Amino acid sequence: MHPFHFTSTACSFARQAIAVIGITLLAQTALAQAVVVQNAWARATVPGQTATGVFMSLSSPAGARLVWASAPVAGVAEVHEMRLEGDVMKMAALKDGLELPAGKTVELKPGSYHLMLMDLKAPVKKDSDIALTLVFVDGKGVQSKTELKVPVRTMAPMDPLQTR
Ligand SMILES: [Cu+2]
Repeated sequence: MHPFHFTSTACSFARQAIAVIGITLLAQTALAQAVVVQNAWARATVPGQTATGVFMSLSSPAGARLVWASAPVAGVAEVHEMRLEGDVMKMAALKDGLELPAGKTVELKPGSYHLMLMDLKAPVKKDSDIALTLVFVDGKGVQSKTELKVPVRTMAPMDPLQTR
């Protein structure tokens, strides 16, 4: 047995662990303002359809606003909400963008908020990907841009983390 040797190995492991933690904290600080996009998907179109919806979960640690979207496949992309007016569900563009309260996850999903892609230049085909650009503004008015590849599906993916 070489107890001293063992101790010195353990010590060098500990130093490595501290170095790794230090790097992780730096990375998190640098990304603290970034909006996290999860579970994004676009709905496949049927022949003749010229508009479709894109859905995702957005969360901003410090609070932000989704103010603009664009996709090469679409002439126009808008942030929409669905709401009940009388007995009729209507959708409308959010002219001030979509508020992302700090630390809360905002769901863009069928029947609720969504990105609307209009004037489609090509069919949005199942099992393909579409490129999408999102622009956010934080509480200080600083803009950030996120480029995404969004998978195309015919229906919402099952989310094992979602209980209902
Ligand atoms: Cu819409």
